[in-house]
Amino acid sequence: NRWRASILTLFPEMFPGPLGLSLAGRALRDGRWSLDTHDIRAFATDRHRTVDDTPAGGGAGMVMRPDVLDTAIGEVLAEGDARPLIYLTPRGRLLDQATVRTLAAGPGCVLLCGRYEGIDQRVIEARGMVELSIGDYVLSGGETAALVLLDACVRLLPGVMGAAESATEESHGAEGLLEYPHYTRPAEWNGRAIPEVLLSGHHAEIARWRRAESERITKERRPDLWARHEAKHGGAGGM
Ligand code: 6GU
Repeated sequence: NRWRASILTLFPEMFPGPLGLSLAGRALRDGRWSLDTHDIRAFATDRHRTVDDTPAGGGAGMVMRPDVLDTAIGEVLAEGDARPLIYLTPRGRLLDQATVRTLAAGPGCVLLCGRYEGIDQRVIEARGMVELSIGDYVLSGGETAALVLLDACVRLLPGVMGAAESATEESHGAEGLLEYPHYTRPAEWNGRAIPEVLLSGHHAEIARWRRAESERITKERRPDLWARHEAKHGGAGGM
C-alpha cells in the first residue's frame, strides 16, 4: 500500500537521479514510496530491438511503436492496478499543484517517458493515457519531466516533509498566491537592511506585510494566478 511510481523509459539510468538524494531520497530509503524502472527496449521483439519507426504520412523524426509500448505497459500495469497511466508530453495538459495533490493522495502512478517525435496515437487512446506537460517549453524527452512530477508528489506524502514545512503550503497553496520574500541574519548585509517590520516583533503587522508582498509579487509576475485568486477569494464581488 506504499505510494508506487513505475517508469517506462528508454533511459532507465536517469532514475532515481536527484530523487535518490535529499528529502525524496530519504523517503525512498525509509520506504514511504517506491520506484521501479522498466526499459522499453526490453519489450522489442526483433533482432535489432526496434522501438520506433517512420511517421505515417511522412515527415521528420521517428514515432514509438504502439505494439512495443503496449507490451511494456501490460507488464507494469497488472489487471486491477488502479494507478493512472501518465504520458509525459509537451502537448499534454499543464501539470499544476491541484493535479499533484490528487496524484499524491492516490496509490501512485505509471509514467511513460516518450522520446523522438512522440508515440503512436492509438496506444494513447487504447490505454486511456492521461497526457501531462510540465510547462511551455520543449525538453528532449519525458524523463526530466517525470522527475519533476515525482518530486512534486513525493514531498506531499505523509511523513516526508518536516512539520515546519508541511504545515504551510508556500507558493501555489490554498490561497493561490506566490510566496513573500524571506530574510535571515545578518541584519545588514552589503548595505542592505532587513525590512524593519520583520524585526518589530508585531506579529499581526508582519502577517499584513507578508500578505501585501505576496499580492504585489503575484500581480506583477503572474497576472494569470492573480486573476484566479481574485475570482476565488476577491472581495470586489465578481460578475
Ligand atoms: Cl512532459 N515532455 C517534453 N519532451 N517536453 C516538455 C514536457 C514534457 N513538458 C514540457 N516540455
